[in-house]
Amino acid sequence: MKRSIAALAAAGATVLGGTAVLAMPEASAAAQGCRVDYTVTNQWQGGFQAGVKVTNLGDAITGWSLKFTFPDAGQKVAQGWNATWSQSGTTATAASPDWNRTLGPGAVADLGFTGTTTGANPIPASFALNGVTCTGSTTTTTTPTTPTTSTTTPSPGGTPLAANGQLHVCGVHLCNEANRAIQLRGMSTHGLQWFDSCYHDASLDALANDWHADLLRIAMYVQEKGYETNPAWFTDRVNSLVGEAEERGMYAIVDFHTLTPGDPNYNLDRAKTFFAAVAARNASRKNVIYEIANEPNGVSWGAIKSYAEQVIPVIRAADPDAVVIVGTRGWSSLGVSDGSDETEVVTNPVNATNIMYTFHFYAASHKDNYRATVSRAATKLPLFVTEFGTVTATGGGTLDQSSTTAWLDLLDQLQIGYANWTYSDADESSAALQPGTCAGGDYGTGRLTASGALVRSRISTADHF
Ligand code: IDC
Repeated sequence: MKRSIAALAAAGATVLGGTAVLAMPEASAAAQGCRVDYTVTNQWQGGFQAGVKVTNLGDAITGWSLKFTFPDAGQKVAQGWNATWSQSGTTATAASPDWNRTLGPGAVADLGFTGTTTGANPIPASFALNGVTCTGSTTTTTTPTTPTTSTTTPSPGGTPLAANGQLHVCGVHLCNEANRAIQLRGMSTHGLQWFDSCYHDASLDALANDWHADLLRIAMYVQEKGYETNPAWFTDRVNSLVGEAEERGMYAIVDFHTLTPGDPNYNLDRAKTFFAAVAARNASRKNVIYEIANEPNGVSWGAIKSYAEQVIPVIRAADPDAVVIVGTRGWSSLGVSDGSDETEVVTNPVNATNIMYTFHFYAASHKDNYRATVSRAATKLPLFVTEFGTVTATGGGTLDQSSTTAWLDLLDQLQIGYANWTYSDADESSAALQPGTCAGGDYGTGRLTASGALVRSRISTADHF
């Protein structure tokens, strides 16, 4: 559906900023004019996503602000990117971010946001840039999805990998090849040194086809009988699991699972050797994401940043376009578990592009103050929850259903991707499979633990790609 803004205005729609006619510039004044192409790229029950392409048709402007009005009071911008977004009543404003204050003649700013809606089509009638009404178009590429009661709805466009292709970071989001912000939801393996027998055709088929997981995180411990004991075997096994995920249309996070000691620099040389090999092997694959340090602890953000700035160039040299995820201080708590917070990263980010930052939580241990941190940080930093548990931080204890639900609702709303610890049959309450499952080879829902059933019920719902 494509309608011009002029046609909407002619049809009696409210026009912002007075008339739809462009102001004629005075001879001495700067030429003004703009074009806005607004596309609703995705809709789901209660929400939608829109891309807003702003083209400056006049002289250069420094400090710009785009305003538009939603047709319905129930429509609100939830999370925006590439501008500073705000809303008053039904009027939304996207103001120039510090790094893109000047739009030269013909320059384009590609903005976007996810929004909430109570029903009507979220198409504004007109757009104004610095008070000047813009020409342009509005397009809806999707129709609202009917709420589904089935938990096995296939992703539109085939597999997650087929639907999204090569990923990249856009503003604070993970975006697909079509530049749409997406959320990936999946499972983490347990340590390959202990639970390798859980990752073979039947279990990975179940993850892709029954769980509808978008993502397999491959947890390769470095210590605790991990990589350091046999680099060749672990490197091969990680590479083959990236391939197994690719065959099933899933993304794969290669997790360099440092834990003890907590300073990632202890493993700097091992990390360079490992990532040089893995990045070379997987460079032509579109499904690989690199996670360079699982949970730094007892170490400053400065030390983690220095490690990242040495490992990332090694990856980029072999695989230039893959997304890299950087661990954060205090067991990847953005510093909170060490008495700090996200500002140490915001004010001193890693000097690299196309990167995200790790946040981990265990629902029974990490609650409101951690959620508040993620809500704040998500407006400034691209975040990925590469590991979370439904239980306590020990990996055991009781399942905290209400905290898990609060967390996953928040991550859905912010479109932050996640992987659950663990897709394994470990004898601990964080494991999704009952003990003995992997030896038996039946990965049906009858074999799930309480945690597995809860997490599968969230992961297997339809994706909003
Ligand atoms: C735990 C496993 C447990 C194993 C232990 C070894 O669940 O079976 O004995 O590691 O170190 C993390 C870590 C992750 C932990 C998990 C639960 O990334 O390795 O796994 N956890 O303690 N961070 C917070 C919790």
